[in-house]
Amino acid sequence: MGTGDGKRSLRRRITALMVGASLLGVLGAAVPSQAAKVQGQIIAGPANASYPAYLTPRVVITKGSTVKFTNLDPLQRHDAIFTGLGFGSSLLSFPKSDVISEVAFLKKGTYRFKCSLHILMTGQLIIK
Ligand SMILES: [Cu+2]
Repeated sequence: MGTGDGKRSLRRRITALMVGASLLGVLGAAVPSQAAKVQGQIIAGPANASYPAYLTPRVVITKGSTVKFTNLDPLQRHDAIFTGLGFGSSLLSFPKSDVISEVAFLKKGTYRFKCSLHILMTGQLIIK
């Protein structure tokens, strides 16, 4: 065992560290939604006796953030679906929550969401 072996194993260790660091970079880029901050809250509730509604019909977040949907209506299930975008929360019973991570990929603008069970339940997500 000379100094050559020591240098070679050090080089191997450095290479392993570099591979590890680049793998972390790749994984980080593949799942930005997990790192995105939950900033907005969409809340469904029994707004009045006749029909359920979103207690937060207008939700504002900054670009790159996500929203959390919570059903606070003890009587019925609700969801928050982004019409035309093909994603939304799950259909939830009281008092469950679901993070809608896909909104982190949206551009600035106004996006409508609605409940798939109640046609009059609508809201807007504004991304600034
Ligand atoms: Cu509903």
